[in-house]
This record gives sequence, structure tokens and C-alpha cells, in this order.
Amino acid sequence: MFESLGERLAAALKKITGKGVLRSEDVDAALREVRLALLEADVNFKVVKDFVERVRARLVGAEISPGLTAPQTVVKAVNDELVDLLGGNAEGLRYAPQPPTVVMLVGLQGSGKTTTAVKLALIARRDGHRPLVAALDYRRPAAVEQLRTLAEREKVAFHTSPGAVESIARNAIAEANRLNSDVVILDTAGRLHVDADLMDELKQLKSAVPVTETLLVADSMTGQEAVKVGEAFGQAVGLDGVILTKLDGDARGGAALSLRAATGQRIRFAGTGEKPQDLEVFLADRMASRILGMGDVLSLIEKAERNLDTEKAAEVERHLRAGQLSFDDFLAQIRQLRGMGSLEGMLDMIPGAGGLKGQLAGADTEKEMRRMEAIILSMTPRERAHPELIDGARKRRIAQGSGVQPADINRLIKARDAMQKMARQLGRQGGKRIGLPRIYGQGGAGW
Ligand SMILES: Nc1nc2c(ncn2[C@@H]2O[C@H](COP(=O)(O)OP(=O)(O)O)[C@@H](O)[C@H]2O)c(=O)[nH]1
Ligand SMILES: [Mg+2]
Repeated sequence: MFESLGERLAAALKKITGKGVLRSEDVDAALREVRLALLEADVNFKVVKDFVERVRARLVGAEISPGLTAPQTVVKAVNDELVDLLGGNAEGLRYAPQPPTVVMLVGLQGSGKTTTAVKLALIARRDGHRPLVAALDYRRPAAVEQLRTLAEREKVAFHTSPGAVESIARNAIAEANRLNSDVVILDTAGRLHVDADLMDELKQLKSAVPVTETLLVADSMTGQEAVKVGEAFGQAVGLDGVILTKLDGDARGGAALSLRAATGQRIRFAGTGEKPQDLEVFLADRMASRILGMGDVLSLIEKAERNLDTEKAAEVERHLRAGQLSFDDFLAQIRQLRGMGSLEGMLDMIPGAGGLKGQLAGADTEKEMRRMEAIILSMTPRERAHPELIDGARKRRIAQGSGVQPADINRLIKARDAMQKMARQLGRQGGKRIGLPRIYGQGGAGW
């Protein structure tokens, strides 16, 4: 799917040769191709119009970033806007602080609810939870049996019982309590079309049991129809996100690209096949590079941008070597890491750091980085330059200023100390360039 956008863009970019400043006729030509490709992919007309304008605003008269060529600058702008359009990267399942977590799946018949119920159960299990799936489609005995069979095959606990949907859901939760299951996934009935009866039933169900999240399962192959369905369910039942299925098919991609902008709903997961393992947390950046089909170009662009930061990195390194790593240096590091995307992705690029990934799994590194940033920004310039000045009273003030606990300040200070210490050790080991990310990754102060 989406082949055409990458191909069209590549063709348009071949014609761009301008150096220094992008010529508006080149931008126009590239954007014409982007527009056509998106419309061909069945993206909502208005979404396309806004998208193209946003890319244009980024590009017209823009200087070409040092280190990038003119075509690369265009690819980067399109890519960044695509990531935005897709609503950024999603998180996985949200678990209720008080179990059980109840996930209610809704959607039209055939969209993939039953299959997805079991796929989500496997994700919950991978996250260390004990899932149970419940069949609420009492009108279609075959649908109940379908879920039972899939659940049995994957050894996932299963529940169904006679009666109205509210009572099946309550029974399922009671059964989960008995079985010590802490995640209950409700597979509801679908209809061929959006209809008022179904919406009423789902609304009642939702008010009868403590639903943690309501997720719409939508078939990406249905294109703009999926967007309409998203709007209808969002208004009638209320949604916490959308699971787009059948992205492995030959869908033209319009649903994925329009959903967020047209309905405000976030895409949370992507179904990529019929097997129970074929469900992924939706990653906008991965999707964007798949759409553009320019993964190679994008990683080249990233590399070029990283090089721009080498000057700052050299300064940090001087401070590290002198044992004077300031919080300003630390902040620069954090920002650089954030700019590079996820910490996990970054670890992929560092030889030998694979093992650290396991330790990070599940940790919300993005949130931690934001928190560290907030703490550092609450320090005075003097405190940043001289971390040793930060005593108990200052810690309390900084904690208040950044809305965290003093313990968080201690963790940050420990992380800095660890980075500093690691640098000294590595420095002693030989004259090799100190790899900051390595130090950061091995700091192990709990960040
Ligand atoms: N290729 C592919 N097929 C899927 C995906 N999700 C569901 N399906 C298939 O779509 C069909 C309908 O799925 P089902 O779970 O029964 O839909 P429901 O009526 O909403 O419960 C089944 O044949 C599934 O195997 C997906 O992500 N990719
Ligand atoms: Mg079903």
C-alpha cells in the first residue's frame, strides 16, 4: 500500500536541484505530487488540502538545513507533517490502577473485533497481565464460538453466559476475579452498518460496567467509510482510540491518514495480519516512513542532523573529561536524545546496547525525559553549572517548581553523577572518543 506516494515524491524530487534556498516552483511541483498521491490513496479531500498547506508553510523560502540537500529537506518536511497528521506515536494498552482493566471493543461486523480481542489479550499477557476475553455477541452463536476457539488455541481465559450484554459483562468481570485475571476484553456485537439500536446497546453496556477504555476496531480497507464509522461511534458511544485492522491488505491508506485529522481519534494499534500475533502499537513515525517508502533517505537525514550537534557534543565531552558535567550539558543530552526519537530506537543504533532494551521495556522513557527536562529548567543557572550546590532546601524548591517529588531530584542528580563517573572510567580505559549515549544508557540510575 501507499507505494504511489513514495514513488511520486521521488520523481518530483529528482527535478529539484536548488541549493541554499528552495525555489517555490520546486516546492510547488513536489507538493502537486504529494497532493495527487494522497488523493489517490483515498485520503479525505480537506485533510489533503490542510496537509499540503502545512508542508508548504514549512518549505516556502525555507533555508535548506546545513547538511541536507534540497530534496532531503522536502522529504523531511513531508515526513514530519505525516507524523503529525498520524497523531504521533501511540502508547500500548492503558491498565487501570485498580484492576480489573476493562477494554470494550466496538465496531461494525467484519471489522476484526473478535480477532483483535485475542490479539489484545496476547499483548496484555506480554505486558505481564492475565487477560480474559468475553463474548457479548449473543445474537450470533457462531461469533461466540469463534472467540472461544481462538481463545482456547492461545490459552486465554474465555467467558460467555446467557442474558443481556450488561449481565454477560458483569459475569465476565466476576469470572475474571475468580480466575485472578486482571484484564477483561469485551468483544461486542457488530452490525453491517452504523445503527441506533446498536449504539444504544453499547451505551448501556458502557454505563453498566467500569470500562477503562473503549476502542473502535475499524477496517482500513474501507477507506473513508472507516472515518465515518469513527465519527459515528465517537459521538454516540465515546472512544478512547481506534484500532485500524487489515493494514497488511492493499488498502490505499486513506483511513490511516484521515482518521486522526477528520475525527480527532487517536490510532492506538494496527492490525497487520490474521494471526493472533499480528497487532502492533501504532507508531506514526514508522508508518510515515513506510508511507514515504524512504526509510533510507530518512535515516540519512537523521544522521546529517546528528552531525550538526557534534559541536555541542564536543563541549559536553570536554566538561565530562574535566569532571564538570553541568546540568546544562545534561539537558543538551536529553534534548538530543529526545530529538532522535525513542530511547529504545537509539539503543538500536549503539553496538552492544541491545541488552539494555529489555530493561527499558515498559518504562515510559519519553515521560521520564520530559520530567528530567522540567526539573533542570526549574534550576537557577548557578545550580545548573554547579550541581554540587544543590542541597536539601534547594532540592525542595526545585521539586516544587517542577511539580515533582524531591526523590525525583535525587534520581536526576544520581543520573548525572553516574554519567560523570562512567565518563571517568571510560576515559581511563583509553583515549577513545567517549560515546555519550553509551554512558547515558549505562548510567543505570533508574532513568
Ligand atoms: N489480513 C487481516 N485480516 C484481518 C485482520 N483483522 C481481522 N482480520 C480478518 O477479518 C475477518 C473478520 O474478523 P472478525 O474478527 O471476525 O471481525 P468481527 O466481525 O468484527 O468480530 C476475519 O477473517 C479475520 O481473520 C488484520 O489485521 N489483517
Ligand atoms: Mg466478531
